[in-house]
Amino acid sequence: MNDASSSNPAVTANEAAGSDPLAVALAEEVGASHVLSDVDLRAPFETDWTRRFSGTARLVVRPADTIEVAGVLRRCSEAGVPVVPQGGNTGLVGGGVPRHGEVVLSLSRLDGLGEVDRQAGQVTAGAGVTLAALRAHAADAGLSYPVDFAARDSATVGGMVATNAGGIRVIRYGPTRRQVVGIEAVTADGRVVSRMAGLVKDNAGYDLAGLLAGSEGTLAVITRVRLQLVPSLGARVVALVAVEDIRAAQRLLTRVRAVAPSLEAAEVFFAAGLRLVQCHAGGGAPFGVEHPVYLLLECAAHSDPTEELAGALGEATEVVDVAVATDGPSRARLWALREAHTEAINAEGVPVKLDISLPSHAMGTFVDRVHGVVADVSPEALTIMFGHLGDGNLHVNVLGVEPGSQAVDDAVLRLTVELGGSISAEHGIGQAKLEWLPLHRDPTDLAMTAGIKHALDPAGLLNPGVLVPIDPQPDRGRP
Ligand code: 2HG
Ligand code: ZN
Repeated sequence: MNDASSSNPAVTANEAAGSDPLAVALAEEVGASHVLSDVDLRAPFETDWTRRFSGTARLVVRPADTIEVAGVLRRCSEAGVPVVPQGGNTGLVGGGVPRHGEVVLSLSRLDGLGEVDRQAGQVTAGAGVTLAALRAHAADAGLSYPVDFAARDSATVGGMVATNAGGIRVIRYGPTRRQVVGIEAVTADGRVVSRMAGLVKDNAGYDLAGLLAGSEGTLAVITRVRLQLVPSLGARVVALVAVEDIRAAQRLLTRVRAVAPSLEAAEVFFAAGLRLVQCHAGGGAPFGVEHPVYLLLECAAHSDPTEELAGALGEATEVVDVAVATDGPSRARLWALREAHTEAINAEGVPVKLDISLPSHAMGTFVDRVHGVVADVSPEALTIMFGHLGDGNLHVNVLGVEPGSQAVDDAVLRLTVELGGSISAEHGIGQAKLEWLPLHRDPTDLAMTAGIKHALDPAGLLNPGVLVPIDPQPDRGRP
């Protein structure tokens, strides 16, 4: 335990900090005003975006750069105190909020953005840069950062890499892991590891960037990344297509994929979700009547892809109705019908949120059965689904479930695994799904995961209880 004196003048700005020697030690690393111990100051960092997960932090600490992050982790490691790294706090599985008095390490001040390297088509971004800022910065240089999703104004780069965030353009560009060409991170005991050269080819050993992407803050704290950018495609078209059922949506999507290389997004939502969106966010009805399923397609290219998309939709018998938008505001109006789902559902209550993926042959069966398995355990519940059909990824949001009950989580995740799917497509495991991981991963797989965790964080101080079960015998004595 660090024995810094509680009489250190650095902590006088933070009233309760003086009684906590760790606060004094951390104030020496980052400055007293960035060690938050006051209940009200801690509160925004203690509850997650879903309102389902909250806990108490011993302290919230806000370092400014990699050196300060290293100092914080070294001090916490010396004191044997667990740390929860936090980005924009937009996660949906409780992976970034405290559980049992940990120190919350907020990365939001690491918001430096390097100049875009046009020759390499790359940029270096700090962990605290928001997705919106990153995308705007790339666009200013005539390039694009291709990962995108609705929480773009708050989600930050560190969290996006730590969760391998997916979003709406995975069908064309892949998830966050695929964009990462360099990483800088700090180990649990405060050492900095850096591979920031941005080498497209570098087979010298294990792929640490690939390993840290999706590790949910359990192996190291990501401080900066080097990201690959893609050409900016200025000509776009969006089509909202009404179809009879999910199988028709899949058939149509197969056809579009085969003939339209400009396809960049393929999203799905259902009548029940659209009704909620219209109730809470407005936006007008896209068609005169309600349809069971809606497929939202976006194509992008250097020259107008409208003909290509029209050709793909052509005489397709699956198309019941279609609305097409080419100018920016009309495209945004169609997108809003999809992107407003999360907010509209939240306006109704606190939903159970399950993010699953399925093999394409099982998608229809899942949609047929999911309402039944939910009704069996929670008869009053309302199941709303939407998601990224092109990736076989559905977001199952269930309203009206008794608070604290996990029966719906269990029923939906068991159905998913029975049909060969994954219990987490893009949101991660967090604390929310840890209990169900053995359903999806076999014992050898879980043992390898635990071994990696133990090798990189032997004392079990990084985000305990997230993704990997807490080690009952951590090496707390090890340097
Ligand atoms: C989306 O695709 C996000 O909009 C959020 O992944 C999903 O709210 C959700 O369940
Ligand atoms: Zn999503």
